[in-house]
Amino acid sequence: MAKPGLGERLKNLFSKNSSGEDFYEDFEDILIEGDIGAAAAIEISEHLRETFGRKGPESREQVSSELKTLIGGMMNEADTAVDPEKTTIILVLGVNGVGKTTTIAKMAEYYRGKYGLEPVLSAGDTFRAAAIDQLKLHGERLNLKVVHQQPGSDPGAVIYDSIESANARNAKLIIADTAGRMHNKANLVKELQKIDKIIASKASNAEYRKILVIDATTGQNGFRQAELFHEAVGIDQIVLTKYDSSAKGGVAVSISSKLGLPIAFIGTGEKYSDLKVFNTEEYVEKLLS
Ligand SMILES: Nc1nc2c(ncn2[C@@H]2O[C@H](COP(=O)(O)OP(=O)(O)O)[C@@H](O)[C@H]2O)c(=O)[nH]1
Ligand SMILES: [Mg+2]
Repeated sequence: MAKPGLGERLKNLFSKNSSGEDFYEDFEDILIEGDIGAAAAIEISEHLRETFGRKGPESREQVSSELKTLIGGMMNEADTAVDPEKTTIILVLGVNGVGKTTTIAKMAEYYRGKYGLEPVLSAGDTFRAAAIDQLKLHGERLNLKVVHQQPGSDPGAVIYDSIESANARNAKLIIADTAGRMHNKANLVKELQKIDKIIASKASNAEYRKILVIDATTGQNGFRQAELFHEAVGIDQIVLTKYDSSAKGGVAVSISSKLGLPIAFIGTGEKYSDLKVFNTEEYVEKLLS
């Protein structure tokens, strides 16, 4: 069963009748349990202290409405638009199992529907044969070109080929998969930097976007992943997956506010259509429900 959301916890807090300092301390705990992260939780509770003073707020409604404004103001919506006249390369990053490959298929479908583009998918996760097959299967189902090589081949070379292939067929969007696993962290970072360099050198006239996929159910672990990837290659946008299977997803608040990363999409299921453009208001509404 899903854990209670922030709204439910707030309700419980008010039924406890805690006030003053007790309220603020309990409130911070609630935010941290909701994966908002310690730094963002303290920032939020300090704002509430300024607004409601030492006595604390009188009603849950007061806090909810203040929180909507506050958290909404801390988060950023990404610009998901693409220029259909220009080549866009989307590199999809993230640790194993977060939903990268699924999200690639969903984004391909989204951009095809919205702009009439025929994206080229790039099987840059060369770590396992199954990862390549998975992307090929999506390509077959969606009737999209998938550029791939042998398992174990150099991901940078696969993505380089994909860009060439897209250029040759005048396809304006390339969405590339990557492996989120390596024998150790240093290896992963090195590998990602290598891929990044290859794309950057090939993308001088293109829009190059690095999207990090974060699983909403992993809590603050997701924040540490965002820090690691952002430090390694500089992330442009975030996709939050598995938002359907979790009452949490609060990690997006700390990623967006503390790392300054905008959120592009939210994954809400396993179907191709289960991808929503991120909307702060809707997100905060759901977070607090
Ligand atoms: N419920 C749900 N499942 C998802 C979502 N996105 C991905 N998944 C599932 O998560 C699992 C891992 O996805 P995959 O794309 O293979 O992850 P990758 O290892 O990062 O490429 C698969 O079973 C997907 O169907 C989502 O938004 N909601
Ligand atoms: Mg994958």
